[in-house]
Amino acid sequence: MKMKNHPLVKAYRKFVANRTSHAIGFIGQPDAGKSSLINQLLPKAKAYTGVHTDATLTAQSYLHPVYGELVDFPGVGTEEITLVQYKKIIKTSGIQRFYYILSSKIRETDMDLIKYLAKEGKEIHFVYNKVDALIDVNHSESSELLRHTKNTELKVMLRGVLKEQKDYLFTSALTGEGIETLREQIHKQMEEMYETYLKYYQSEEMKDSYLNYKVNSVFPKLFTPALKEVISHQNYTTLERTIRSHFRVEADDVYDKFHQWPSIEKHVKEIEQQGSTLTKMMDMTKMAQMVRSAFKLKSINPIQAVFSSLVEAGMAQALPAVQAMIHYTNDMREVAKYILDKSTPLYR
Ligand SMILES: Nc1nc2c(ncn2[C@@H]2O[C@H](COP(=O)(O)OP(=O)(O)OP(=O)(O)O)[C@@H](O)[C@H]2O)c(=O)[nH]1
Ligand SMILES: [Mg+2]
Repeated sequence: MKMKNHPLVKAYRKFVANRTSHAIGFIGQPDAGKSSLINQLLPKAKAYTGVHTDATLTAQSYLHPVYGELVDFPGVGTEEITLVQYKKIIKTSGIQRFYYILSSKIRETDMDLIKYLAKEGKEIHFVYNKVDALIDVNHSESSELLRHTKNTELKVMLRGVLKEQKDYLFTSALTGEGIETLREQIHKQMEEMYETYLKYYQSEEMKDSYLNYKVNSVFPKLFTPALKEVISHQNYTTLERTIRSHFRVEADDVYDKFHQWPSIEKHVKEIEQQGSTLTKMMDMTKMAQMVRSAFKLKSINPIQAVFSSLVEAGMAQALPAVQAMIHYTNDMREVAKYILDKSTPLYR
C-alpha cells in the first residue's frame, strides 16, 4: 500500500501540524527589513520588499527547509492596518513564537503590540536590523556603545512587561551581519518544533482525537433527509461510499490486514438475527447514548434528532440499519487507525 502519500496520512499530518507549533512570525516596525531578513534566511522565499513603506500588507508564509514556515507580517502601526486588526491577524494565525524586528526607536505602537504578545503568552525575540545604518554622525560614539544604548532602551521599555530580560540580535540584511546567528537560532527552533510534531504524530491521544473528529464529522453527511429513502430501499452502497471517502480509505489500502471487508448489509443481518436487540434499541435516548459513548462524542443532539424523526416517520424498522451504519463507521475508523499506525510522519 502506498502510505507515503496516502490522502488520509496527508490529512493527518496537517491535523497534527495545525495543533502543534509550526510557524515563526516576523513582525515589527514598518520598513524595518522583515521581508528582507526572510529573503536572506530563505533564498527561495522572494518576499516582497520595497523602498516605500508598507510593502507587505498581509501575512505571507514561506516554507523553511527543516520544518514549518516563516510568516512575514505587515509593519505594525501603519495607516493600512489598525492595531485591533493587527491583533486579530496574530490571533487567527495561532503562531506562538515571534521575532520582533526594529530599525529605529521603540514607539508606543510597538509597546502596545509587545504587551499584547506578552499577555497572550507568546515567545518574543528582538532583532535590531539595519545595524549598518546605526552610526553616529559625529563618529564620537563607537558602534559598541550605540548597541549598548539600544539594549538599554529595550531593557527599560520591557521592564514589567516581560519576565526575563532581552537583548537585541543585531542584524543587517544589507551587509549580512548577524544573519548566520539568526539562521542558526531559527534552525534550532524549527528542529524543536519538528521533534514536538513527531512526538504528537505518534501519540495515541492525537490519533484518537483525529479519528473522533472524523467520526463526529461523518454524521452530518449521513443523517440527511435522503437517509429515509436509502434505508427503505436497503441501498447501502452509497452510504458505504460516503463513509469510506470521508475516512479516505479503500479496501486496497489494507487488504493484507482486513480479509473480511465489512459491509452495512452484513451488519444489518447480524443485528436482525439477534432479534431482541431491536426492541431494546427502541429507546432512542439509550441508543443515542450508546453511540455517544462508542465514539466518545461530546454532543448527541443531531443524532438523536434524526433517530426521532425516523421513528416519527414510522420507520422503527430503520433502527437496525442505523445501528449497522454506525458499526460500519466504526469499522472504517479501525481501518483508518491501522493506516495511521503504519504511516510515517515525514512532513515533506
Ligand atoms: N541599510 C539597510 N537597508 C535595509 C536593510 N534591510 C532592509 N533594508 C531596506 O529597507 C527597505 C524595507 O525593507 P523591507 O524588507 O521591505 O522591510 P519590511 O519590514 O518588510 O517592510 P514592510 O513590509 O513595509 O513593513 C528596503 O528598501 C530594503 O532594501 C538593512 O539591514 N540595511
Ligand atoms: Mg515586508
